[in-house]
Amino acid sequence: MKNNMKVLALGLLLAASLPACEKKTNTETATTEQPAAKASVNVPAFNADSAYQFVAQQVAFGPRVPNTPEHRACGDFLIQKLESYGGTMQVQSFTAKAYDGTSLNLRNIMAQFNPKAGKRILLAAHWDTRHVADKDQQNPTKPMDGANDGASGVGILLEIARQLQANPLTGNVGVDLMLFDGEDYGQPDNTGPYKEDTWCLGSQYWAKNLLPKGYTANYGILLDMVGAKGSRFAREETSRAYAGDVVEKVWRTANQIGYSDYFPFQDSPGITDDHTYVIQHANIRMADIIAYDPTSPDGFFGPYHHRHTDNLDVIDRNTLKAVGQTVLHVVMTEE
Ligand code: AHN
Ligand code: ZN
Repeated sequence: MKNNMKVLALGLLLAASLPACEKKTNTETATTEQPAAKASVNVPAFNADSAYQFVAQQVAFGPRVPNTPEHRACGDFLIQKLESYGGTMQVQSFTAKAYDGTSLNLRNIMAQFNPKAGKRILLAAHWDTRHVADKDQQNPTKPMDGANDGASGVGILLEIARQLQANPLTGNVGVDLMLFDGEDYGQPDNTGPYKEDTWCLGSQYWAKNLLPKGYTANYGILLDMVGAKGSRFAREETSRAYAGDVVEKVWRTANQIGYSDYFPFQDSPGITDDHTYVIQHANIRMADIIAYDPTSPDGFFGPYHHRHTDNLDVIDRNTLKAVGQTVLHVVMTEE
């Protein structure tokens, strides 16, 4: 796939700059966690109904397309929600030039939990919606709901925020939830050659203009298209190349706590996504959890991708649970 070459190019660029089951009641006891020496940790149960509600609430605004009232209103909602869960807010407002010359008013929204802690984990998703459903046969120029592409990752992060308020981090580990804007305003395929840097405008801006200033994290996890029924998450190539230990940790955790169906030990080709720029410019090792469907016509994305079928009907609480519980487990067992 075309993105392989991009990964190789990124590899050359970065080579010098980078350091080297569940039957749940209400808590999950990590008795199988390795190494065995570690005390068992109670990880709260990720509530998939709550995450689903957060997805539905975003979709209810309408498409969250930059420069629209729906986008602004949803952004305000997300800020207010994260603040209400006790996050220390870092909102980055900026403009970015789209592929078609439009100046987009964007906001990257970060909520910090246990902000003084030295060891930080960055969890990210994008909150904007694509301005066109350009793969749709019927209506390729209308914007889409983006229930999976956008809202699913944010829904999981909002539920994690809620969990972090109920179960505060008190030690040396802090969590930063980042909602990137402008991820999906990339140049449509049929309007010209593939232009990689027209995507991920929010993460590109943030990684070059860090907020808080000088920000860094021990590692990051990106959630993109993490709610569709029957999803499989494979180990994406850029993530393996630059955040291999993070990939290993996430997949091992998922398999240990009962989500091997969702997290098979399989590899996917590389994809340009927000983690690409976080790795490249912010120098933070970040793994992308993104649905991979090798049987689809384009060899990567699910059948709903950039179509109007990416609506609430494609969202399955079981998928939200598998991803959300896995990420929550990774975070809560960190020390
Ligand atoms: C590509 O389309 C190659 N990258 C953008 C990844 C993406 C779009 N994720 C969600 N929408
Ligand atoms: Zn998209």
